[in-house]
Amino acid sequence: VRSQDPVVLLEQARSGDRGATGRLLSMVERGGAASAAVARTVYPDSGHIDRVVGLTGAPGAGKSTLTDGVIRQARQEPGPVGVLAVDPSSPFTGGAILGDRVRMSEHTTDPDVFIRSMATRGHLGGLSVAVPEAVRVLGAVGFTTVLIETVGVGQVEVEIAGAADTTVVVVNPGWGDSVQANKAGLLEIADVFVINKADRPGSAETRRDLDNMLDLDPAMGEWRPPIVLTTATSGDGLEELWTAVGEHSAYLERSGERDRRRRRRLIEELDRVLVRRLAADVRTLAGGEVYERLTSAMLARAVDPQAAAAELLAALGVVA
Ligand SMILES: Nc1nc2c(ncn2[C@@H]2O[C@H](COP(=O)(O)OP(=O)(O)OP(=O)(O)O)[C@@H](O)[C@H]2O)c(=O)[nH]1
Ligand SMILES: [Mg+2]
Repeated sequence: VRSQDPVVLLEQARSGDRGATGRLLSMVERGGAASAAVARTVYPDSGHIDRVVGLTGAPGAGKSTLTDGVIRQARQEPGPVGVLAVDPSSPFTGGAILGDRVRMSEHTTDPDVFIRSMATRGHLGGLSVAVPEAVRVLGAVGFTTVLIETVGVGQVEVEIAGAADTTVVVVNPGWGDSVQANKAGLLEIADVFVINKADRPGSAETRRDLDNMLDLDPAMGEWRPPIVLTTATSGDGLEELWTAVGEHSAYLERSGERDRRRRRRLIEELDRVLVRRLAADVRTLAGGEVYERLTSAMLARAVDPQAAAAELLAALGVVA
């Protein structure tokens, strides 16, 4: 019988049982009581990760191929590498992830590389709670480097990026032409820019576009995100990328920004957990009938959602 006790699983995981690591991560993905039990077990020992690096960008930008190269760089240093491949748009761990597995296949025989995909499992926003928790599981198991590949650059991805110390935003040549690019969102999360597929025409223009965008960023602080050109398929630029990640890490340390970020992100995480829990608890406490009545009232435009929330909280004595 496989244990579901997180204390036992963590012990097995630490002694190299990757199946136990996988089961801990499944419990985190499931949410609720299972996830809370895992969190309680791993949290005290989860602070030993040297680097958490996020790679995010549009579908097909080359994130998985880059991740593969970054694993190779990271494995030249001591310590095992954990990879979380996150797809906020997919409720299943399926097709695209299979491709990721194949691209990262050379590492599947390396016992010090662990690759795992995570999907939404239906509840949007669930990943922004589950991913930081999953990173802590990997830290407690003993992974010193954790890479997070996330597809897309929307609000959920911005929240997921919060689980990383250094976020690498991957774009391709010609990207500047696409007006739909969420530039403000990118600026908010990018610590390092990568122009991947630099073997294709247009990378010089794209670098100029990014430089202009950075020049105009009113929120630019001491750290100006470097722009690295890579050809992930040949490995060109991978060393420069890994150096840029290391320099950002050193900057975070020396400026005190690492602690400030971690404080801010823990508060954001606490808020997300609170919102999810409160909504679930209020629904349970108020009961289905009250929700039915309020929903009908909202549909009939007799009560607006803000008033409905206020009524629920007042009835439960949460707010006077
Ligand atoms: N020419 C060229 N092709 C590349 C490069 N990097 C990746 N590709 C190709 O681009 C395609 C997508 O690469 P992936 O690494 O799967 O991209 P991804 O961003 O992980 O894709 P999703 O996870 O599906 O969003 C593959 O066919 C790669 O071989 C590159 O530097 N140059
Ligand atoms: Mg991928």
